[in-house]
Amino acid sequence: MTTTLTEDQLAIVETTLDFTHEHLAPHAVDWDRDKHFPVDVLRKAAGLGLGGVYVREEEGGAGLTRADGVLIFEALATGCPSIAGYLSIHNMVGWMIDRYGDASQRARWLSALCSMDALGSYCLTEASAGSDAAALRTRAERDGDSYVLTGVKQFISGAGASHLYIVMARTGEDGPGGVSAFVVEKDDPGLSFGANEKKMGWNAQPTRQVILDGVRVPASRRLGAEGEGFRIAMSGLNGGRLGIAACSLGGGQDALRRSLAYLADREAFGSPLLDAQALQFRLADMATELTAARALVRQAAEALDRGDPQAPQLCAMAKRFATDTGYSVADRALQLHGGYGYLSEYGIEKIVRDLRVHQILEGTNEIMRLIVARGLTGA
Ligand code: FAD
Ligand code: 2MC
Repeated sequence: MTTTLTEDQLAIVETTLDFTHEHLAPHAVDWDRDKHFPVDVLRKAAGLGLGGVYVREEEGGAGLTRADGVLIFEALATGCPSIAGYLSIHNMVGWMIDRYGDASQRARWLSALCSMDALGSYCLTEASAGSDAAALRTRAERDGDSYVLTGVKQFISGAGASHLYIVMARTGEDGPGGVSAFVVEKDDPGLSFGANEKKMGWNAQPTRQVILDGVRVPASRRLGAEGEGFRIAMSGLNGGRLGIAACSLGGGQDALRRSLAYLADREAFGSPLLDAQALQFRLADMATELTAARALVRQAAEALDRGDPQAPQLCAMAKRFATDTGYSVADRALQLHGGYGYLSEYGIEKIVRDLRVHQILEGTNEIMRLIVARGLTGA
């Protein structure tokens, strides 16, 4: 399935898979059970350039494209979708600072993000503003040379462990035009975190509220102009959605691989289950659907790389299609494992649980349809 990749891309996939096999896959079930966020392993990944995938090389990043990035996140997710998902978010943060930060902001934050000495989180969602993100109520009041941020962000991946938080907050009128983006640092007075949420999946990374109680930051922490924050947030999500889509491909691919091995090994009615054509056809459908989803993800990534005006719609299509496909493939893989698929030690039920949330976060799949439909109807 890698015939259209360049030599460089093949090398990226091979290196990332080696890392995944050595450092992620053997531990993924334990991290899930123990709710352990392996920051030491993330820093090892950063040693390969995975902490600043899209950050330009002169700022300490790997300077790779979205088309490269989706290969990386797919490969990582074959070992652990939860860690791959967090890395995708961290890289969204790095890209936003590189893309929208001024020289001094880039100098202040990018090198630490690339080495993952500093972890990043993205804070858009609030309790009463999820899909309708432009309804957010966190305020950033200008006070001389600083802003004072007050509000609560909900469901923030990496929160508590992260050092840098891109926070979308209201500086102006209602709606998207009144939103600005800020970088809040972990030690800023007034910043605190909620409890680590108990979740169905993505247990190898924390999800917490980010509570801003009069957090005063200098105006130099604002990313981009006042009122530009919503567009900055959305443009970050275009790439983020591709990362999540790629993580679903990786999880689905690993579930398919495990199913092939399991059915070859498992005998029933006098022969390996893999001899049953009904089951072979199921595997064939799983492989076909993953390949179709991969092609769409790649097409969307290339569109984003070349700045195609249709890229946001293509990213939404890819996120919707790949995350639905990945989940459905993983669920069928569980069925193919019979009762063993339901036991945690086989690792399949973890993939199902991890991939389920990809249909919800970074914009639900209903919102992906809304974005595609608006593109079709011009609304
Ligand atoms: P709602 O917006 O309340 O939606 C409820 C249901 O209604 C959904 O099915 C939705 O699709 C549907 N719906 C809503 N509006 C429409 C419509 N117009 N048409 C059709 N259907 C509609 N957010 C961050 O900012 N940063 C993070 O790091 C982050 N990490 C997350 C990690 C996890 C584990 C989870 C679960 C969430 C995370 N989120 C994060 C939040 C996530 O992006 C939101 O949960 C998501 O955008 C949906 O918002 P909501 O939960 O408020 O659902
Ligand atoms: N790319 C670039 N710009 C975009 C964009 C995109 N994908 N989507 C919107 N914009 C721009 C848009 O062009 C407009 O700009 P301008 O003012 O110049 O015309 C501006 O943003 C406002 O957009 P809309 O008028 O479309 O805003 P609206 O409020 O109607 O709807 C919607 C926006 C529903 C698409 C947006 O709220 C959305 O994506 N909701 C889902 C929220 C979401 O994805 N949350 C994810 C949180 S992060 C997460 O879950 C993690 C795990 C990290």
